Amino acid sequence: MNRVFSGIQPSGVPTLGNYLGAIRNWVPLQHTAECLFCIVDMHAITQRQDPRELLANTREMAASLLACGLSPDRCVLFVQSHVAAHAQLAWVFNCIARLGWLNRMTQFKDKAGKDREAASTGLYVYPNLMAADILVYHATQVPVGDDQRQHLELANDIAEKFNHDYGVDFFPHVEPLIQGVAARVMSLRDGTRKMSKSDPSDQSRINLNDDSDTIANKIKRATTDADLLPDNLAALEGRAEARNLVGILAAVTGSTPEAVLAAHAGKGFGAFKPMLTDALVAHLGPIRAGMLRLLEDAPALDTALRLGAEKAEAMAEPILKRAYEIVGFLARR
Ligand code: AQP
Repeated sequence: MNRVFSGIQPSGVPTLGNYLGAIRNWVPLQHTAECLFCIVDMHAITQRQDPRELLANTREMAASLLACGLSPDRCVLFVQSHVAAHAQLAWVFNCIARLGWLNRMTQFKDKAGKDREAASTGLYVYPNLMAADILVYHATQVPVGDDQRQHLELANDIAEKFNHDYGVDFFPHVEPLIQGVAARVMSLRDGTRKMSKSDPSDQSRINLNDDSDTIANKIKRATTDADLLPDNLAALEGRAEARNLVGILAAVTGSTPEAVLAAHAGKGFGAFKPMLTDALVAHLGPIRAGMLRLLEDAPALDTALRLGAEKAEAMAEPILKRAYEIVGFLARR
């Protein structure tokens, strides 16, 4: 059976982008593969996090993943900082990855912005920790949004260099699983930027805990153009915001952008937006209700995360031990 690993940062409340690009695709995988899903708090602190908010966001993330349909009986759901093996293998990978490889990572460039000198070194070596997250379980399949493709290529470069340098065939090749018609959901304010939970503008995203009025308001204010919807996708070229809203409606109604256009060609956004709002409210309402219910019992959430961490630890431990032996670290006896 394939082993699947994926992570999500508790850097805010999960967005519709996280949901359609990642979480929603995780749910069916629990039934066909051995799955580990990780709340990657160590990745989150590569950018400044208020400690109280990080703590609250971590529980909120656990509640939303469970409300979206992950089951602790079917997958291993845990918090990254609870399993030390991630950081331990990441150090080894810091010594394998080359500076030139990291210099090419577009996420670092995006997140560091203009003042690269002021970015944390953690943000720079983030892809090495991500490689360790996956490879410490010998996971081979990684469901991610389109934006994470480059980091997975780097994980393979690290695995290959480790195997080559030490003359072993130890770390496996990892494959991205990029699924869904809305693999990349864009900001509601700017169709050229991806929807992000840490975007300073709350209006740029739908959060999984937004109530129906908030969703309606955000969709109403979403940037669009004055043109009518065409009857084919090619005609949406150059209309990033329109393309994004069409993609979102397709994703939440289990349709395709082509079918959405076929059904709504000739309509303006004044007519399209209320339909999109209704579809989003119908889809996200039960998830929000589930999250709120789960958050009422924080000790139960913490227990579920502890049990998940214990399972993950047991899976990682022999792989880390063998990696240390390969490197030549003296075993503690
Ligand atoms: N807009 C998006 N469309 C599709 N997929 C997305 N993902 C994130 N944004 C979109 C996917 O969600 C998973 C978890 O992402 P993450 O939390 O680890 O980090 P991220 O990609 O940096 O997500 P955010 O929301 O943009 O977080 P911040 O704002 O903290 O940087 C990944 O599989 C990602 O592809």
